[in-house]
Amino acid sequence: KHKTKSFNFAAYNNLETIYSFMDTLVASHPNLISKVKIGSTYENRPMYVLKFSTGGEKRPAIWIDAGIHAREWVSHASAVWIADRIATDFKENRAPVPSILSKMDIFLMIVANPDGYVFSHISSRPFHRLWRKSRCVTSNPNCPGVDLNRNWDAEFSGPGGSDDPCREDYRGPSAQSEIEVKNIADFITSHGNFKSFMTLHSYSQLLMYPYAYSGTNAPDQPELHDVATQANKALYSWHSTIYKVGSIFHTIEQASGASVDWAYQRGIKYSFAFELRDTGKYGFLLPADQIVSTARETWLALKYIMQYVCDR
Ligand code: ING
Ligand code: ZN
Repeated sequence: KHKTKSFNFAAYNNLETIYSFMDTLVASHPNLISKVKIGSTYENRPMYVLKFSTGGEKRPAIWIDAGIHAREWVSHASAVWIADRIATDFKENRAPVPSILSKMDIFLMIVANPDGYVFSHISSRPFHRLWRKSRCVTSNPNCPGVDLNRNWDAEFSGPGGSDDPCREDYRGPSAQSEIEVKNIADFITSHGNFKSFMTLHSYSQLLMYPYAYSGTNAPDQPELHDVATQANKALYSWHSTIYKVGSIFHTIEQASGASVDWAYQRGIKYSFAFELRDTGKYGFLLPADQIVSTARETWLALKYIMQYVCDR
């Protein structure tokens, strides 16, 4: 019946397969889902966002992205599973998805860094699997790529980011110099009604909120901490996976030019960053048989946050 039933959610699919999954999902839920092209990458690949909406004009909205870092494959794979789950829960009238979607839209970007993702799949060169950045040419011909989570207009060029193109955390020449970041930032800005911004990374099992650039508490720190703590309880309830909760600065390290800080500073109060499984045993090479359980527990946290935001 459903073409998506034959899709393998327990596998790390390549860009082409993920893009055709999106088309299949849209085709089987035409009244709920549409595919929005927000621009193209440096290597001219399309960048797509799945829009889940039951109607209305610029309803309050939730943003979720995955894969801004190429090698963090469980983030893309979880986002694929979550896209399918939102569609199924809506179709089967399973709470709270229908009520959330009666008031809000959800925008889900499964592959925020398509060029890097394609590069990380070139299996004839095993080294590629651990690629993090984009694939643009930089000032150093030997060192392509910008860290797309250091290029945002949020304390750009502060500590926790590098001006050396050969580094993994190279921030790029200027804020939002990278087309991928600019496309996402322009889309969110021109929409103008996002209430929540969530970004999926791996690994470390962390549920974090701003700031990344500073150890100073964000003005909404107590509330964000409380929401993250409750979301974490929901996540834990599935497989007892242990996550830590806190600001990015205090749980990982200082980072400038990060997307969550940008979103928060633009007034998107409920901004969170997830580091999915695991804690380092497999790291970026998480076995594919953990995809569905990772996605399932993450979904519980996302759902809690979406419901909370919807009730405000
Ligand atoms: N970690 C993130 C990174 O960009 C992070 C940590 C998340 C920093 C959100 C700032 C904001 O370095 C990984 N694994 O990419
Ligand atoms: Zn990352």
